[in-house]
Amino acid sequence: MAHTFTDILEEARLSARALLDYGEHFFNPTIRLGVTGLSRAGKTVFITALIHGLTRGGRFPVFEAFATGRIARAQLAPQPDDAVPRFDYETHVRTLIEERRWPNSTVDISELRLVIDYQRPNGADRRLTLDIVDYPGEWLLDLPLLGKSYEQWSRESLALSREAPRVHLAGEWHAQLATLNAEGREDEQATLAAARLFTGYLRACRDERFAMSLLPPGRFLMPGNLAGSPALTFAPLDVPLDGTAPEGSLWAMMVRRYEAYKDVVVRPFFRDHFARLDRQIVLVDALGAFNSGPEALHDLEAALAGILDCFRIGRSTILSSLFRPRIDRILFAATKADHLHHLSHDRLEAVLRRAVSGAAARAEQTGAAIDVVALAAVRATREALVARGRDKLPSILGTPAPGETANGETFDGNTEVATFPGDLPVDPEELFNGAGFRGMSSTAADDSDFRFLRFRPPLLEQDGRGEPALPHIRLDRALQFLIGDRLQ
Ligand SMILES: Nc1nc2c(ncn2[C@@H]2O[C@H](COP(=O)(O)OP(=O)(O)OP(=O)(O)O)[C@@H](O)[C@H]2O)c(=O)[nH]1
Ligand SMILES: [Mg+2]
Repeated sequence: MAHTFTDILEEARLSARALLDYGEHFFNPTIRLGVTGLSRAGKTVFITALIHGLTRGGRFPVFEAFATGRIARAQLAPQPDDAVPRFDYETHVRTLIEERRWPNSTVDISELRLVIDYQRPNGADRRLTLDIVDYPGEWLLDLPLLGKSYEQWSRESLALSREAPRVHLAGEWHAQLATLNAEGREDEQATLAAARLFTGYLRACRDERFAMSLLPPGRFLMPGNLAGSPALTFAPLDVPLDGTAPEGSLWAMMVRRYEAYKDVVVRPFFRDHFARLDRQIVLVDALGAFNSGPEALHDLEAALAGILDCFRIGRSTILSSLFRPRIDRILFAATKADHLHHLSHDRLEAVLRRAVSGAAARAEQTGAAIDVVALAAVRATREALVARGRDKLPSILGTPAPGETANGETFDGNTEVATFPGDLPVDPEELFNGAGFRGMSSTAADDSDFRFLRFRPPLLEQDGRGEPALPHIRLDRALQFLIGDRLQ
């Protein structure tokens, strides 16, 4: 990739920041942990449960330093970055525990600092600072744009939009696109309409029924304070890969705005946030994708490959050897595993491992260790054997959120139901090639379909000795992988 002036400027800024961070880390050991995942993947719940567990004494048998009592205490410290909103832990925890509701959707980056005082196995007292950064995975999927021209991006976006099931959602936008003359004069109204229809198409793709994951540019669906600005007002055109946009043309206007998007949105995110992370957890709502069938799963696979490529891109194309992103551990976590019986947890992990395998091999060449886990940051269900006729079926019990409906029944938020979660296949390949597996289904023994039910967070029993721990599945395994080695 040719180095433009912007690239060089960017490198200078990055190097300066790296030096600053390095000095700070030297005197005050710090891990910057990135928590990401696509919208509704479970980021906010994960961070809230993690902090609650560490500061209030969770049950973490697999998190060695914690289980052996070497962690003297963990407490929140003031948020260190002045320009980043603080992760609103107190509100989220209150919503989760007192109101038994899931926290509201968050659309921006946020950050929180946790200070952990611990004892090394040799007895010496130490302190580790953990900065947790919650950011939308959609922003990450934008990073590959840095290495792509407008023409390349247009070509790829159009190709993707002509495949099923996307093509059925792109009709209106494609029709408008056919009326545009790329080499004609620039036209603000036509561009506005194109951007609006293209955004509508992206939004439709994200619709739950399709659960499509790969949707750059990410800010089109979560514009924040940039809504309506020129940097967010462009769309793909059907233009040749090696062509040059004539001056004053519609095409040239699109190119200008596409480049502005990179300058205003993508580069600052890379520089100020992504490049400073040490460790990363990528949360994936794999169950949601299974429920939508093989196309959604392939899309998810492509999105995961895209995410892993970001870690490589960081190390090769964009930067010189002066500065390298330092992420050395990446954990992929399938969330909401409490919707499955524990017999299926290992299978869920196997599917995720299969989904990231190709891309993981490439990312590992960069020296980052990669692992996979199926977890529930907050376990909303219990397991039981429920009698059906003469059989006893393994099932899960949970309280559907008020207003949730299934088979014509509307739940009041207080009634517990037993569901028979669908089985995942033993061989993950079955999910990917679609052979006989069309999304998760409830077992034949169950005539009601509870797959999409949202359960309320669990009711915690007060035992009079302070706040009780939140139940979870394998959250401790995630912690052990993400920070365990730094507490040695
Ligand atoms: N049962 C169960 N549901 C979960 C769990 N984690 C998340 N969820 C569900 O997933 C939804 C989204 O979780 P969030 O933590 O808000 O996800 P997010 O990635 O922060 O979402 P955005 O802020 O919208 O990007 C919640 O409202 C819950 O319904 C879990 O551990 N167990
Ligand atoms: Mg959130």
